[in-house]
Order: sequence, then C-alpha cells, then structure tokens
Amino acid sequence: MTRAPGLMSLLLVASLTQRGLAGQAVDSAVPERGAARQWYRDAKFGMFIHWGVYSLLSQGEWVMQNREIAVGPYEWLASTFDPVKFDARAWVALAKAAGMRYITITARHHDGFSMFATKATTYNIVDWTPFKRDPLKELADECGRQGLKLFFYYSQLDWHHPDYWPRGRTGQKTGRLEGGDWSRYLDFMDSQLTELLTNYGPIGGIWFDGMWDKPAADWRLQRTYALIHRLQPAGLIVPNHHQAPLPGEDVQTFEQDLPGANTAGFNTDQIGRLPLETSLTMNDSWGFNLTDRRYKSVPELIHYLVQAAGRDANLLLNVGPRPDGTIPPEAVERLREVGRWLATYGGSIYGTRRGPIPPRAWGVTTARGDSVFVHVLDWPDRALALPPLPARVVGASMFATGERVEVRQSEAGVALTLPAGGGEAHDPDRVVVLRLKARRN
Ligand code: FHN
Repeated sequence: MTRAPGLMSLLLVASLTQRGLAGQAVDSAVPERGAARQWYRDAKFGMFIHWGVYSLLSQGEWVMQNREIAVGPYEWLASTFDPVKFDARAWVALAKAAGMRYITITARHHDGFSMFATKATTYNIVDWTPFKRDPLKELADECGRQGLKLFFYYSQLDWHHPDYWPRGRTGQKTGRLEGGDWSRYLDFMDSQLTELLTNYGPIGGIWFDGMWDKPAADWRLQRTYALIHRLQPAGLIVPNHHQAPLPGEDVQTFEQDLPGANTAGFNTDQIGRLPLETSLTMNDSWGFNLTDRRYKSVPELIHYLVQAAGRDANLLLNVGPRPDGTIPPEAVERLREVGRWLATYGGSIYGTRRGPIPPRAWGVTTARGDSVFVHVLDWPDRALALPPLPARVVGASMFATGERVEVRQSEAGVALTLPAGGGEAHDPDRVVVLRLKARRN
C-alpha cells in the first residue's frame, strides 16, 4: 500500500534535522546497523535477565560486594552452581508470551563469572560447575527458533579478575593481590567479546555495564567498539555508563528511569540522538532476591511500557531467575498479564514513534503513519483537552472497541470526549486513535 507522506514523514524530517551528524553518519555508512537500530526502535519491549552464581545466595547480584565475600569462598560457591531446571525454551516462550521482542542476559556480571563457554578463563559455567552446559548457547538457539533477538550484558567491572587493577570504587574487599596488568585485562575482555560475537550466531548486540566503577580509566573503548562492529556490523552497542552517548554507541540506556529523568540518582539528563531504552526492575532487585516482594503491579508495568514508548524509548524489563533455573512465579504472572494487554493494544506500541504531543500529566502519545495514539493513563474524566495537532483530525475512536470518540478541533487544540461507561474506563491505559488527514507533499 502506498501512502502519502503523512504525520510520520513530518516527524521524521523534524527528527532528522534535529539529529546530529554523529548518529546519522553511522546509520548511513553501515546500512546493517541503520536497519538494526530501526528494528530496535520498533521492538519496544525486551526482557532483561540477571542470572548467575549470585542467584544462589538470593540477595541480588551485588552480594559479593555487599557481604564482602572474598574471591576464594565465591569460587567455591560458583563450583556448586547447578541450575538443573533451566529450560531455554520456557524462558524464550515466556518472553514471547509477554510480548517482548528481545532478551538481554548477563553473560558476565561484576562478580566476574562467565555464564558461557569461554577459552579466556576456566572461571565459567561450563568448566567450573557441575552444570557443564552453556545456557547462552541454548538461549541463542532458542531465540533463533522463536524469533527473538538476543543481546549479551557484559560487565566491564570485575571483582574477581587479578588484572582489574588499579581497582575502582568497588571490589576492594575480595582479597586479590595488590597489582595487575590493566592492558591484559582489556585484552581479556576483547577476547571474550570476540567469542560472544562469533560463537552464538547473529546477536542483537552487547549491553555494557560497569565503566562507572573507574570513570577516569582508559577503557580503550574505540578499539573494543570497532571490534564489535567489525565482527557483527548489525550488532548494537548499548552502554550503561550513565553519560551522554559516546562515538560508536548505538543506544542510550537509562537505568530505573524514563529518558531524561533521574530519580535513581545516576542517570544523565542529557538525551542524545540515538535510540533510547529504559531498564527496569520488576521488584527492587536485578538478581534473584527471595525476600524482595516489592513487585510492581501489572498496571504499573504497562504504564512504564507506554510512558517509555511515548518518549521513543524501549522498556527492558528485568527478571531474576532462581538458582535452579526457574523464573519466580510473581514475575511469570505479571509478564503473562502484560502480554495479554499487548495482544490487544500492541498496535499502539510496536513500530510507533513518540507522538506529536510531548508527555503530559494524563499520559503520552505515540504515532505511526497518519495515526496518533492517545494513551490516557491517569485521567478520571471523559473530557480531555489536547494541544493543537499538526493536521486535521478526520476520525477518532477507542483503539480496543472502535467506539466513536467525539472530537472538537480548533486553533486552541483538540477536545476529546471519551465514550461513557464501559470497562475501558478501568483499563490501565485508555487508548484513543486519532486519524489525521494525510499530507501530500
Ligand atoms: O551494578 C549494576 C547492577 O547490578 C545492574 O546490572 C544494573 C542494570 O542496569 N546496572 C548496574 C548499575 O548501574
């Protein structure tokens, strides 16, 4: 179907002129990466998985640091890791049922334990544990079968490696020798990244974390980024360094905050020109924590997803699987519910971009083609006043039921009257779809 360039073209032109050369140069020079970024922006929803040796202690992934566990005892703990119930098919099926389009899993977290087969160290799940399997390989194969992309979280910070020296802000109490070879550590990381980018088929990309531990160090970033992009030109680099984007990066990610917000206390308020992402815990923990019952409700999770989409960002929603390899039931229930919601409302989320109205107290807008989706998240009334839109509204209805929505458009804006009664008023998100008159250039 050919359509006249409509609202999206206008928004695109506006965004292209706003976008600086750094982001664009990469897109146009490497078509695979441009396409990958586009795919990423369309995908909107991913599953974050924090899973490792720390899951055994059920106090989150920082337990080694927080409980001052030395390398020796932690190595023993690692030698007992045996997640016999791990089932890649079930994990990927759950992500799919939730409406997620990709998975980002911890290949190596700050504890330095590699959750994949690596020749760079024996401190890995295949060589060090009775499990002996490579869960990342099983996940990669299963993602391929079920049509999801797989990203690898990779910690640059390491509380175990002897060459992580000089130490940074953390990992001071793990009993390592006072000395090490920084460039050898960087080589070690590059060799592991090479494995992750060659042994698992095409992956979504690498999600870096931990550089904030030593902000002043020379991380040899450009060399590592070039290596990644050479091995997989479509692989995206997602750095969680809490700064504005640096050259070579593909996504700007915000931790526990929507883009631009900084309630977590470590995010930058500078929003760059790259695709955006918000990573979020489902309770208050990333790694498995048995006593953390502060799970977000399903409506809260839906609101995060919609609020992110209204800011052009993806939501990367975390689960912390248990040490036996199963995902906690509280998470499973919530993911299935969000998936049910997306089965109805996905058309107002996937493949959209932020809409013409910036986020408001009542909610956000998303847009695709000549359609604007008005997400009414927090507004008790039927009457809703919108600011002026860039084109004439030629149709308005409730997204889920098709019920007519009354519209009055003037120079001052657009007044909507939502239908009376109906279950929709109780929905976490009342979605109105406005059809704008297509503009022909
Ligand atoms: O320290 C990590 C933390 O354990 C977790 O992995 C999160 C995920 O965004 N990032 C780090 C903190 O910035």
